[in-house]
Amino acid sequence: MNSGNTLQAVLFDVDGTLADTEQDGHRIAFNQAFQENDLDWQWSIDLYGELLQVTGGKERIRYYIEKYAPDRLGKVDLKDWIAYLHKTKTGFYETLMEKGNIPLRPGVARLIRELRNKKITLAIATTTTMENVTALLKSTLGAESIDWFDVIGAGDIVAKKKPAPDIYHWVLKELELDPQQCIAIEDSENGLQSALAANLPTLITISSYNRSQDFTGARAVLSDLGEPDKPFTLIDGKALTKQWIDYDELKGLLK
Ligand code: XBP
Ligand code: MG
Repeated sequence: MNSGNTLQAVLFDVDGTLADTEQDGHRIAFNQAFQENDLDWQWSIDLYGELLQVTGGKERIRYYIEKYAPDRLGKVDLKDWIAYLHKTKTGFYETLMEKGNIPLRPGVARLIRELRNKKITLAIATTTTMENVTALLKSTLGAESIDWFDVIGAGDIVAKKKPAPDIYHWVLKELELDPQQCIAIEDSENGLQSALAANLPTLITISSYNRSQDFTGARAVLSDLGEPDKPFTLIDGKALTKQWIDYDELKGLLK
């Protein structure tokens, strides 16, 4: 393991952190997959807020069936059927991303550019699939941006999704870094719990579905990463020098 303890890597969550993908991305794609399969399931904006407590699309569909469509529980090959529905959903999500209607959140592109210039390692730790990460990066930063991330931990690569620490453990192992040399950027309580359980200092940029969650333990809780001409709002935690997050501010958060 590398012994230095300055900032070496930034680990980004995807959904809600890089972009606000849930309401107008994933939710729509789930509904399209249900319609395609003649299911009268409609995940409204409100209902989806409840379903988001369960991370992972397949896990979310199963939770929905258990609670709202229990008649399907007896279905032969239920697991395979859920996986099939989810695969269909991923296809719709990729098509939605190709349209390019979901932008990156404030400050994300600027920070990634700066970190690359400073040769700070970039990584991703997400619950969503690799296909979805690729689709979002392609439509926002361009296809070449996928290679900017040294490690991408996504979807079923680990057995237990967030809030379990498994995905962060996996990414840290691939990076061969100690958690104290890194910072995680997350938007949800499940994501924060996952990062903290892996001993990672964590910055929260709250996303639209997660405004009233518990972010105890985060180094700072911000409205977003901010831009020099569009400052973030500090909601909780360590006072910062600037009103936009850059390399120096991330380093300061580690202390
Ligand atoms: C977000 C999730 C994902 C997405 C849907 O996690 O929980 O399940 O909602 O994507 P994160 P999939 O913020 O950690 O990226 O359907 O591909 O799971
Ligand atoms: Mg998230």
